[in-house]
Amino acid sequence: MTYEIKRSVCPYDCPDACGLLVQVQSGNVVKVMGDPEHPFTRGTLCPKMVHYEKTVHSPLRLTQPLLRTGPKGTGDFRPISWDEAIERIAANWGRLIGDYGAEAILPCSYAGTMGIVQRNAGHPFFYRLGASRLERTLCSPAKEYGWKAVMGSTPAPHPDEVMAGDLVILWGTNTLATNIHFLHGVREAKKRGATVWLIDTYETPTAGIADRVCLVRPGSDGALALGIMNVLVRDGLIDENFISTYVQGFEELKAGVLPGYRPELVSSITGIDAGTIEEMAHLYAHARAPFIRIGSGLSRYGNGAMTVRTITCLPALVGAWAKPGGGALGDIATGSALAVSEVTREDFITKPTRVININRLSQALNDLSGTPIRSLYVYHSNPAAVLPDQNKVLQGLSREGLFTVVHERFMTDTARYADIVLPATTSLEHSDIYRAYGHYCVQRAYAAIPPVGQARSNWDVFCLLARAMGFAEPFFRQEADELIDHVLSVSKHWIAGADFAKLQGGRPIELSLPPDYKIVYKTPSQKIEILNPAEAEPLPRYLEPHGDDAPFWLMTAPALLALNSSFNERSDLLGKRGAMNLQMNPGDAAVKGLQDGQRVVAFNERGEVTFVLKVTPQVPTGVVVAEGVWWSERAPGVRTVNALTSQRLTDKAAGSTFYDTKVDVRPE
Ligand SMILES: Nc1nc2c(c(=O)[nH]1)N[C@H]1C(S)=C(S)[C@@H](COP(=O)(O)OP(=O)(O)OC[C@H]3O[C@@H](n4cnc5c(=O)[nH]c(N)nc54)[C@H](O)[C@@H]3O)O[C@H]1N2
Ligand SMILES: Nc1nc2c(c(=O)[nH]1)N[C@H]1C(S)=C(S)[C@@H](COP(=O)(O)OP(=O)(O)OC[C@H]3O[C@@H](n4cnc5c(=O)[nH]c(N)nc54)[C@H](O)[C@@H]3O)O[C@H]1N2
Ligand code: SF4
Ligand SMILES: [Mo]
Repeated sequence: MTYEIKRSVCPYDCPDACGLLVQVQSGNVVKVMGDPEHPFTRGTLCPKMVHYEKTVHSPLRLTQPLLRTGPKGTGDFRPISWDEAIERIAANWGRLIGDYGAEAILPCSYAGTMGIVQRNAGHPFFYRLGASRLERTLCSPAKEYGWKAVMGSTPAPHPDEVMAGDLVILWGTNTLATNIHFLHGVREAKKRGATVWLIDTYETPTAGIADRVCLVRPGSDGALALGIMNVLVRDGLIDENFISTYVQGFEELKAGVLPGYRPELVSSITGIDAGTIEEMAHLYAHARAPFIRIGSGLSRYGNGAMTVRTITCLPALVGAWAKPGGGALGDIATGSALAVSEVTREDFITKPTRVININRLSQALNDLSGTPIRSLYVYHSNPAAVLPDQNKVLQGLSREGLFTVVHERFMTDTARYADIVLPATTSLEHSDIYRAYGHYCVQRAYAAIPPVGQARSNWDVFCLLARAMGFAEPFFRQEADELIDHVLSVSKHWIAGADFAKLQGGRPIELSLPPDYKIVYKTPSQKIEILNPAEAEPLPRYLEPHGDDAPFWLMTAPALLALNSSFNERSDLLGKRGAMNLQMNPGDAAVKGLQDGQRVVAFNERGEVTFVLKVTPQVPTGVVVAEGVWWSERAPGVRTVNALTSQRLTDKAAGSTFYDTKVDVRPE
């Protein structure tokens, strides 16, 4: 049989945004490979995506619209036609708008697909409708805030810069799971003699490639960074030339902040002994080009923005930015390269409507005062599983007066609560344009196969809804590819220019960086702002996380073989993942009288979750680890990890605080 190879991009919320080669035979995907021509991902894929065809052609795919026939949450539905589904939605919304106004309707979307058209397809529709708006700060806005407080809009280092580093610090990132292609550069650096440290709260799978693993008490990394700075200054290890030319506020930090962070005190906050902190400071200062990869884990705490801000100051003290291979990489921001506003169309907002923070969605759903939310439209997100405070979210989704529509590829925990379920395409069935947050490539993807069953893309469904709601704008009458053509034709603002015409045909292009970008600082002072006068706290300091009154910190870390709640459809991966575990140190297990393999309940004031206990020395005492966000049908009990996490927000940028959670554990 003949087959074709088509280019595409991995659509998932992962910094790598891999280039794919898709083998298509008779309209079906038979094989998915990495694209060797992709400048960053270089032809390899993670274990989740090497069999993407098993997701695309999964027997669990939703293939037709469904109407609820049983109580909410039970998953009892009957098939209906697309025409009926759209008519029912439009009729319901028409009534709600007439009775209560369009603010009674709320969209909920997040990061099921990262292409700029399909991801944002609902924005123009809901702005035009006048619906309530969603503040999408679930992932790592505090990390972005902390970085910007110091570096402004200075571009992050190119990820391959790490190859020239001689000390690589993986700080709060389980790189092997979440950013696997970055490890190519780390391994290159190691071949050239670099040392690798991992700073985490437990020994993640990434510990295997680290020369040194440093386990900190959760939420205390800001104090560790300040302790290292204290020693750098005390022992005369700073780069005075770099500081005097490129840094604002060093003297104020030295005089007003650092004396409070002697290694002994920092040791009591972080759990790392004073001698180790001194040694880390000396090794950091004596490295020729130290490179820090800042993960998002440590930003998901009540002090998350300040923690990232503090770590971001470190390279400046030793002048690491001036050296090839030196610096710090948080996330890569190439948003400004593409005219995303041509998709989101904020100009369709005629009157600003209320804004609801996604972390507090359940509050909005459960609040019956004022103008309650009476309809929720969920697309490319699984809020019943991924949002904090799951019991409250499920309570909200169970409300009889809430008309819920879920546009999904699978019968997720959220879809079970829908009144109407709409089947969604996978990325290989629709077109889009992708940028990445872990490298500087941009790539266009064309649909590789026709939609499976009656699935429709986000863009196509919003065009149908726009017509049903009587929107006359020609904007809603174009194909996704036409919109992509338009976006590319008006995208011209990348710092060093970019030739987007080269994207036609589906090959990736890499946005280039000016040669001096690591020492030209895009801040108001044009310096690295250790002191930022625009901040309520102009200088960094250690803030405590929220914490709870319970004995164990709960790390709700990413799973190697899943991505948030995606990939729960894949029996091949589930088989390798084993049961939904709670990892615990042998000492803690002995004190609690718990055995490896037994069912246990982790609990706190917000909820209870049943896990299978895995006793392991890779987790320190006082910490327990639950990797992955599972579908409840895959869980040993009725709830999954987010029944334990809280709606509390980060210090800045209203982000999630998933890791800032404590629990107790008992036998089931
Ligand atoms: N396989 C896989 N890949 C993924 C994802 C996934 O779920 N699975 N998720 C995707 C998404 S949405 C994102 S945002 C990125 C996430 O990528 P990042 O957030 O950059 O990195 P993670 O690996 O999630 O970082 C979490 C790590 O932080 C650690 N950590 C938690 N608290 C602390 C702390 O206080 N201090 C320190 N030093 N470490 C701490 C956790 O133990 C964990 O190892 O990855 C993406 N890629
Ligand atoms: N406890 C805990 N909770 C977490 C995290 C954690 O580390 N721990 N991570 C958090 C982070 S960083 C993030 S980013 C969020 C992610 O939260 P979400 O964005 O909700 O991500 P997923 O769980 O991957 O769910 C995405 C859903 O979109 C569907 N989908 C995929 N493509 C399409 C499409 O084209 N159209 C439509 N309509 N649907 C599609 C998928 O089938 C999937 O069910 O979760 C957060 N929640
Ligand atoms: S999930 Fe990440 S590493 Fe895996 S294929 Fe997609 S972009 Fe690449
Ligand atoms: Mo995320």
